[in-house]
Amino acid sequence: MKTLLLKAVNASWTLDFRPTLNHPWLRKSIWLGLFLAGNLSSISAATYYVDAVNGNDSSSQGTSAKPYKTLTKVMTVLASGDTVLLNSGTYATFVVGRTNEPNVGNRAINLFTNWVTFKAAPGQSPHINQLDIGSLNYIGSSGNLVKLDIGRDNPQGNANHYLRFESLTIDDGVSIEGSRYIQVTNCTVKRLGALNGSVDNIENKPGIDSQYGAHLAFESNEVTHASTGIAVAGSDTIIRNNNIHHNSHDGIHVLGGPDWLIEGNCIHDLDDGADDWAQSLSPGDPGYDARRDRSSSSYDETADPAWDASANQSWNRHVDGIQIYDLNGDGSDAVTNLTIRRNLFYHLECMGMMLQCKTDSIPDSDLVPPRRFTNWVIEDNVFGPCGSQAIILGVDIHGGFVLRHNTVLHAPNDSWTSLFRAMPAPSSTSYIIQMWADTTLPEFMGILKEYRVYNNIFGDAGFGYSYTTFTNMYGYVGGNLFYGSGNALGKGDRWYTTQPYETIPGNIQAWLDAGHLPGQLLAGSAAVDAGSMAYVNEAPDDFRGLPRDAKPDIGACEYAAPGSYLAWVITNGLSGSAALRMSDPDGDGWVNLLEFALGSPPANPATAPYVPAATGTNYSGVSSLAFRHRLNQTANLTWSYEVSTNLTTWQTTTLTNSVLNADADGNGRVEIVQVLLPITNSQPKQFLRFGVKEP
Ligand SMILES: [Ca+2]
Ligand SMILES: [Ca+2]
Ligand SMILES: [Ca+2]
Ligand SMILES: [Ca+2]
Repeated sequence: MKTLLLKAVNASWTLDFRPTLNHPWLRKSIWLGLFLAGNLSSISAATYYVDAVNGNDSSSQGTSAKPYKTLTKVMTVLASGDTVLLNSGTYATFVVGRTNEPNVGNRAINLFTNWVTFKAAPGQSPHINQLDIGSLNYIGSSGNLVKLDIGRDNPQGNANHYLRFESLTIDDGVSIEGSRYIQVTNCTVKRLGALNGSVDNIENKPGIDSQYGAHLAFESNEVTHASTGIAVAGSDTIIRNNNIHHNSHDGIHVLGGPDWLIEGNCIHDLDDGADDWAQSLSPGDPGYDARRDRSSSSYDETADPAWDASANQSWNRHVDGIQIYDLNGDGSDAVTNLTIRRNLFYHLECMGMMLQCKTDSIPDSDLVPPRRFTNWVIEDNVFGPCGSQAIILGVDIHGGFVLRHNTVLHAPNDSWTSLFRAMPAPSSTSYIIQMWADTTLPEFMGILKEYRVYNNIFGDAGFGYSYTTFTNMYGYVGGNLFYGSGNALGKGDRWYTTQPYETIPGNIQAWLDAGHLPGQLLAGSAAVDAGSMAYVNEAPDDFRGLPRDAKPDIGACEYAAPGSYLAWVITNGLSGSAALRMSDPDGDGWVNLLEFALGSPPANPATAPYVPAATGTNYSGVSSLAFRHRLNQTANLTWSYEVSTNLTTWQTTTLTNSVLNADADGNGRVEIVQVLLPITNSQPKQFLRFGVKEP
């Protein structure tokens, strides 16, 4: 419940109505300050032009009229804060930040202290063959290269580079080694050549690959026609809002290090063309056939319809949306402080997420203090159809594991075409989460001890054996909803045989293209307002980044009931922090919840037509304070009025409003109402305020 009580009005008629914490005059002052700061920074930053077709490195100055030809040349003149604009053309592989260049010597080089940006000139579409950034000094390097401590035990990078790449097409991938401060934003990233048929093609053609760097951000890129989309081992990594699709290996590899945010990515249509379904089944699983299990002594390739004896399929891989494992395979590259949220997964050969690390979680004895997989949050993700489990949780996580508000979509009629072949409808395992860790064994004591698994929508049968591993003994479990036909599960969870969200009738891609929100709850769904209230303040936003109401729904998407604040937020195009009830994105001093109540525009600071007004009046012979304000008739809110004589203590009144104008805006949604507060000689000065409350 949110109650907002604001706006005292003074009945002594010396009206001092203050609608604002943010007076217009103050706003102007702040604005002026920002303007001056912007001018100062622009004095020191230079802009250079390069043109791969018409530029000239020897006779030009890097101006718009006389651009340089190569990125290597422009690097020699750049200073921190500069910008390089690229005209159309194809640029050679850009090698930058090397430590073993002859003119640098064997040391890490810090390039800049502030961001240097390479981006497309307006209206231009430059291509770069490859970005090859940073040191070559990673674990295993030898010879003339300096072996710097950027390695597995604490990946922090070895040089500050401060390079940002925007709006470019990178034809053959991005490789980063040991760099600190790299951003790739709004780029199209691909790889050249074949993507399967060999281990090299599958393993060594990621779109973006970064090893042992720090402070990296990859945002709003399209990563396609690669093997793995984005693969990183490092420290402080943001992978956000990327569209990763039509590749031959996993969407994202998380390979070790602390501090991760993987948010808002769409990961879909990934397949290597070779079916490894048999490898995803274990003895005892429904449909398991040892003759098709390549790890079984009974394996018989002639019984495996996917096996092509004429081809060497040793390169075949599981292809998953997100794969997490430690690069060294011994627990030393522990992934800590990891948040995976608001991602959409569908059309994957195997799993949505494959979380596969050393299962005994006992790190190398030489690591002091020991590193363990710690503090993971997986929330507000939507898992569409894939070839195998939505999530395989084959990892032991100490010190916090949260799995909440995820939605698994039921889409039995889906099918799709990968880069290589037509893919069948999703298997029933597409709707389950499988867990390997066994908390009952003595050596696993403490594993997943501090977990919370709540308010998820899971799907269909085959779930129980893994789900039973979660008990409230080691953490919190509750408020999950299972779409299917099983039995009661206890723990506050339940089966639900009516689909809680909008039905996907056929292919999910066509359905998404038609503008549907995946996991959109239906009116009256058992998921609406039914989530556990435990830890309610820790998950305030949904799959879209929009604010949940006071009664969280189960799953990733909060239901926007007609007349709700959330429906109003969506209608007005607010998102992120601007959508919060107490935010004021237009800076008019009216927080969103008040604009919702008054029917004023949240993205328009014009307040004059909307400000409540107080005047004195003589009403039926009684001197009164007349308080008038707009009222959004379609808002599902409760209004109240309170009075005070001292602005300190307030009392709820029985005052009700009456309608002065039934249609203030001509759209039938907002009326103007008036409240009358009688003024007597014994009470010559009173104050009146209103409050609004969501249901
Ligand atoms: Ca495969
Ligand atoms: Ca709700
Ligand atoms: Ca506002
Ligand atoms: Ca406004």
